[in-house]
Amino acid sequence: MAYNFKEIMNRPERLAPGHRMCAGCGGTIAVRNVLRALHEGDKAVIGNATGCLEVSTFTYPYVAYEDSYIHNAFENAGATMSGVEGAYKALKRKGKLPEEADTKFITFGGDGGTYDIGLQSLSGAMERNHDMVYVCYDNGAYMNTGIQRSSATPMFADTTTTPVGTKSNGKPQNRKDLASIIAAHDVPYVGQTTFIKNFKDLHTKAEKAIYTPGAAFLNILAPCPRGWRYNTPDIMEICSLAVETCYWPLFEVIEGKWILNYEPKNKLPIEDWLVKQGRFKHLFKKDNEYLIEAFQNEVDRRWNELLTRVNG
Ligand SMILES: Cc1ncc(C[n+]2csc(CCOP(=O)(O)OP(=O)(O)O)c2C)c(N)n1
Ligand code: SF4
Ligand SMILES: [Mg+2]
Repeated sequence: MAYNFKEIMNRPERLAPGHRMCAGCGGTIAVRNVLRALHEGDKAVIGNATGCLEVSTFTYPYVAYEDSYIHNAFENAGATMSGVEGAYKALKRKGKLPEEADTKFITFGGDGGTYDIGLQSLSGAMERNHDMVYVCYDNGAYMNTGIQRSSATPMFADTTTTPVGTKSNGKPQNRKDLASIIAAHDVPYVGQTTFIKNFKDLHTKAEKAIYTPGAAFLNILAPCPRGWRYNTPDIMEICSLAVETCYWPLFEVIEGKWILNYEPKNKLPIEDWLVKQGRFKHLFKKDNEYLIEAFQNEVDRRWNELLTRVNG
């Protein structure tokens, strides 16, 4: 069915208001829009690794989810949901659940919980091809504990564990390319997306991820106004620039086939994205042009690698 923005946005909220995420948080936008992709009447079990999302949407005895919800430690979010999905299948096999029951299994984790601490259990769940979706809302740092760097943090970002100073230009390393790592597990579906235009890209990918049988992974760039230090209402512009500069390409890997969903007509220079964010302020100081150049080179290298996968 064609994408209908009004219809999708008018679907009942499955993440209820009253949670304690910051206003304008990208994590919340990611979750609400993934859950909107569930078809009416379908039930879901939501898993959630520790992080801003978990501590702010589940404050015992209150929970913001309209669906069943399991709070997890970082290390086992993938493993827990794979166990729940396995148990569900077994109950069906034994006739303890109706054959036509169709519950979906969705786990959310931040980048710290996904790229770093929970990677082993995510890898196991993906490799065993459980019928579940793992969604990473990637805000590029351990935001909940005070903006520490993760392996998803972009190079040169100023974080509390990579503070900019006379001897440091921020995080020295490039970010880990997790979507490629999960694609290498040969799972049926991997998608990378963010908030762009009318949310069609995110919605379409979330729906595919949820309704593709087997393991699926979604990587969603989910800006954090506190950690990135931008003007909160500018979130859509920040996401759009991430895509137009090719810092955050929109792509899918379906049954091993790489598909580019959007190619900018005029690829913008990376500084257009960097300049909007306080965490990169130092890059615009006199004599630091070489750092922006190094960042650009990394963006170009990864973009060309992606084009080779898509065209090869
Ligand atoms: C094993 C373990 N280590 C550290 C913590 C402390 N901790 C709680 S939330 C958090 C940050 C999570 O970062 P991320 O997964 O990126 O989610 P975000 O807060 O950025 O949304 C940390 C380090 C913990 N709860 N458990
Ligand atoms: S600190 Fe950042 S990630 Fe955490 S709730 Fe606030 S905006 Fe969201
Ligand atoms: Mg994070």
